[in-house]
Amino acid sequence: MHLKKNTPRSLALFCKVVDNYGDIGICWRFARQLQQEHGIAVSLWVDDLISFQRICPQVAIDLEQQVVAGVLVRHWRDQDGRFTVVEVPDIVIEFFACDIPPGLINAMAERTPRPVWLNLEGLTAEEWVEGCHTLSSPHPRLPLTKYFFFPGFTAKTGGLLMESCLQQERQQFQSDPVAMHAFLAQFGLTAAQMDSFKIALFCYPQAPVSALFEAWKTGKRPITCLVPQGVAVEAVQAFLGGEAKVGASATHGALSVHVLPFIPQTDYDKLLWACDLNFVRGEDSFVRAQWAAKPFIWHIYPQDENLHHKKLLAFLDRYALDAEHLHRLSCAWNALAVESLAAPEWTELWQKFLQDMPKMQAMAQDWQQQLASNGDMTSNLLHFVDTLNLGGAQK
Ligand code: TRH
Repeated sequence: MHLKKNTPRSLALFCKVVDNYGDIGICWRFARQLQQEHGIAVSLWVDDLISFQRICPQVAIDLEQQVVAGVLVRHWRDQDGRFTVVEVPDIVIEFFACDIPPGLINAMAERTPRPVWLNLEGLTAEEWVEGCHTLSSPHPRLPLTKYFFFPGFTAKTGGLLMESCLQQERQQFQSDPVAMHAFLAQFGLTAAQMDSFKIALFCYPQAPVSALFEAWKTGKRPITCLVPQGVAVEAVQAFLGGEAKVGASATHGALSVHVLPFIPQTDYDKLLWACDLNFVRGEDSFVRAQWAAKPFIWHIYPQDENLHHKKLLAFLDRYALDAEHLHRLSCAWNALAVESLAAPEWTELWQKFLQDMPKMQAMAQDWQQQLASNGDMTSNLLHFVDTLNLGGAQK
């Protein structure tokens, strides 16, 4: 690929794993795209290699540094690291306001030209994001400026992470029944289960999974639910009547549940593409479900004082304005009471939701196209970096 004269060539991305897999999931996806599609030399600093290994089995948990898929992965152990000016890359990104080492900040201030310093924020559909996207924050002491970059759902935000070949790969996979069957067969699905209504389930432990299982059991339509190991463990064990280990499965009434291995991130998309409905959570699987162009239900990451409910509603206002039953099921799934839903009656909720599937399928396709028209986050971010460099902001 031909790189423009001003195209930056090196970048350090700092990731603190706060919880679960989303932090490293996003950073790993972003780092790979920067390297593979934009030819940038990326160092990914991450403080938790064990979580990283869960989504990327090639990662060795005992190495200080290693190259994985062309990205230099560095174990970020503490804040005491010393950095020389020549070690400072063209771009420094802290994910989700993690504090980068003070030694690096000092070296950044001494470098000419100064690196572009960005804080990559978490995703929310709330309107205020448009006003804060790309805002600058001068360092109180040093000649450095940090910029805030917000992913988002509109053209006035940074957009969402999307690899350039993603839609083509999805369409190819979905139009190839042999590939789809081979993918599902590895999890032990029978031919009948492959033809049933397939649901991938990924949620936080407090999700009302048992209530929904009851509704699925008693329905007319056979359902196959695919649950990665470690997800909804209590409800899955209660359903199986035994340990929720990889390969375990059971059928009660119309519902079959299969426990899958936790899939490497590069294959997780295929699971979403192969299912008719996806339950996702957090940030990264939530975004992938949108690119899958299939109906989905989001379990949002819980926050203090129910802040997450505001975020959920902000998203539903954009995504599900015309889909009443999707709205209601999403609220019930997230324990968010809406006026007409004091005590959720799951079977009724589910049946109404199911009747809306054709409409929701069309909606998911339209939404995916709308999001794609905002461009992909990585390209948008690099374009922003170019505008700063061209404007001489980093001298
Ligand atoms: O794991 P999550 O709940 O992650 C996060 C974190 O909790 C984080 O602190 C918080 O800020 C954020 O949510 C909102 O959910 P998420 O974001 O969907 O990340 C899961 C990652 O794991 C994603 O990259 C997909 C991947 N994954 C696999 O690779 N294989 C699997 O089998 C599954 C189920 C997921």
